[in-house]
Amino acid sequence: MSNYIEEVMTKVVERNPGEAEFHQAVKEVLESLEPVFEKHPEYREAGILERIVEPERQIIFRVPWVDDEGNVKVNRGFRIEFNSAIGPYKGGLRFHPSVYTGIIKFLGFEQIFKNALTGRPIGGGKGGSDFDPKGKSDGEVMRFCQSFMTELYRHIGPNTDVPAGDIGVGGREIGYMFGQYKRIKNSFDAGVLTGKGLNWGGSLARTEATGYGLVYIVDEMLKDNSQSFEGKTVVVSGSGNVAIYATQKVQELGGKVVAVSDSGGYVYDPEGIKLDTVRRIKEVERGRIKEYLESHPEAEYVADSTAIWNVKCDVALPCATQNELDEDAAKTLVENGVIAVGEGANMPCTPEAVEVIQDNSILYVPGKAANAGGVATSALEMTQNAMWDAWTFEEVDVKLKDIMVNIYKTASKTAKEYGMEGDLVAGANIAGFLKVADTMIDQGVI
Ligand code: NDP
Ligand code: 2IT
Repeated sequence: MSNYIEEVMTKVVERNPGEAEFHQAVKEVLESLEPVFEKHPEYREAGILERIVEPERQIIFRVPWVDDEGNVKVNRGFRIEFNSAIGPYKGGLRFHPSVYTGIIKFLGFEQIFKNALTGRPIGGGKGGSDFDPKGKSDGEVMRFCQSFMTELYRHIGPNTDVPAGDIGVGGREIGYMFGQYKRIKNSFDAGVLTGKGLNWGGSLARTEATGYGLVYIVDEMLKDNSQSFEGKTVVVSGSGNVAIYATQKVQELGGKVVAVSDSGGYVYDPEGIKLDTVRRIKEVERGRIKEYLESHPEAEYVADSTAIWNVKCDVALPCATQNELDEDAAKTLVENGVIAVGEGANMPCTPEAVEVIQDNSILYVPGKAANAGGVATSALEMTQNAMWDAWTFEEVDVKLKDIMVNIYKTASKTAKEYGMEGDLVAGANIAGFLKVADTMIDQGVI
């Protein structure tokens, strides 16, 4: 790293103590910006880096609620409004016991560049809570969501900050939060949240968008290298929203998904994962992936989620969580002949894993580019809400595909321009950064 970039990085670590995931995300972006700063001294003069690593606003709040037994519970709520240069803050809400400032900041920081890559006018933000929806009744989840929104509502709005789902937040939670927002505001601001139900302003294909988008961009990368999903063996980690619709699209394109997982372990089905079973267990029953064996006793279950990367495959799609694929896992994938890795999750590969993948010339598309289909379709939902209109599934899907192909082209072209052909990490980081940085210059020191 150049001295200047290193100084900025040192300050980020000092000013945000103990936030390892945030440090990791910032370091990865700053490292790829070195050639940009060599070429463009104006960004340094305008203090872009110093400003871009500091959230515009950070909100932390108490979320009290009462469980089914009448006990008072207290969780912590977060919304980090990171950057509004190119549009209203936009990004999901994560409900998971591991949530703390470092996780929300890493996700919010990634979101700035991801959102810029979509080509839509959306800034970067993220939020959530350390609330664990697992094992909670619908009533408990509703009361939690209402309490969470009772504070959050004053910070968000269709032109200010537009949350959506992420881990632990899906259609059910968005519904409860929208209901409470509407009640407090006495205003049906459809565009205040995305991932809504189809009866009340949601967009067709938003549920599928992140998983489909991931497969569209990996498919584009494979095609660019004279390959395709047809006949390929694929491993998908996770079995939530992103994993399910990535699996569906891989199967549609003729690939065979042989393993999926949850935090308890993974299921290996050499004949191909039966997605109907996974969807019933996860979307309807909110159960555990090991229950797959009750319907398909011929499959295997291994009670170690990270061991999923020992399953031999051509394409690996990590779709669960950050740092779920480490250096050893990457080495195993390479030894087993993997040809491509696409990140459905945010930052699922550790920096050491990325190095192994890139050193071995494995095709690799980072999360910022690869999982941008979700937020891009959220932006399409906002457009429909602003127009009081609803598009068909096909209209949205065609736009989503187009956006993913464009992201691939932009990242490849930018990498090439900066002398790093094929390096989509550099390409995505630089392209996303340039759009935001140029805008920050246009808008002055704010
Ligand atoms: P879901 O809550 O629907 O599913 C999450 C899946 O990941 C579950 O199978 C879950 O298992 C597993 N998982 C979560 N935490 C861990 C952990 N610590 N260790 C192992 N497995 C874990 O979330 P999504 O599918 O929406 O999100 C998955 C990833 O994709 C996240 O990184 C998210 O940030 C990213 N993403 C999501 C988008 C979206 O539109 N939803 C858009 C872009 C990125 P278990 O049930 O056992 O916890
Ligand atoms: O990480 C992400 O991009 C998301 N969770 C989706 C955010 C959104 O606003 O749709």
